[in-house]
Amino acid sequence: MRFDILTLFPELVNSVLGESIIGRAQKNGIISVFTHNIRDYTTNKHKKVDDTPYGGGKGMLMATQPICDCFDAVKAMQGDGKSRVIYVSPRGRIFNHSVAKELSEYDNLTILCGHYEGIDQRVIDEIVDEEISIGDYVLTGGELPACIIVDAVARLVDGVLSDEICHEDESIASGLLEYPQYTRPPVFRGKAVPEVLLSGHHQNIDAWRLERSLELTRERRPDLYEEYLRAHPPKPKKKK
Ligand code: 4GX
Repeated sequence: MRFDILTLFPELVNSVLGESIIGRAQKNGIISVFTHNIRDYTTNKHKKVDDTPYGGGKGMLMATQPICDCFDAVKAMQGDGKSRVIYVSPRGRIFNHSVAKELSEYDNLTILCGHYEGIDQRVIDEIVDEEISIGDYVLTGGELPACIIVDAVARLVDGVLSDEICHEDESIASGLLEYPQYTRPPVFRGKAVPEVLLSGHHQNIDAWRLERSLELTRERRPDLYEEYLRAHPPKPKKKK
């Protein structure tokens, strides 16, 4: 899968996605992430990329020409296949695991990062397929949201995660929060690891973990708990 990020701060994105699992997946050729500096495409002799909004108002907007020329260049670099163009903004559909799964089905994902007070609406109308928001708060730019989306989508691509850390049997993927986990030592500052986890009885361990997941989800995320019950209705008890 190929990711293209259009931004005024390519180094910010490169530094985040160049490390750890996503960095390794790039080195192994499983995914590729290309950043494109929108400023490289401006025809303005002072390298200006923004302008004041028509109708007045505070701040500056990113102008049409540099973004659209940058986008045309990126499109010419991408191969054939399924493509989608995302603008990250607080106006968008809220990002979650199921959106990540949807986006992981594309061959080319292009993410446009806005700065200042945003971008000219005609750019959105012209090149963007969908606006996505990572949550109801306001950031200074779209670069961190773009990194979050690439990270969450890329780890669903085959071969990015090792076989041991399988995303299929993950908490949020199942619709529940994850149960608590423990490693050595068996007692730390007087606190013991729950007995059942040391028992080696895998049926009991699985039952304990599911019970903890259900309890945590019911307490902290009643919305997810309701959703889970709808998808997994409790089996009716047999009459004696
Ligand atoms: N989830 N930001 C976009 C520029 C902007 C300003 C106004 C449209 C209108 C964000 C988020 C986010 C900051 C990215 C403002 N665009 N993006 N940027 N929350 O806060 O995705």
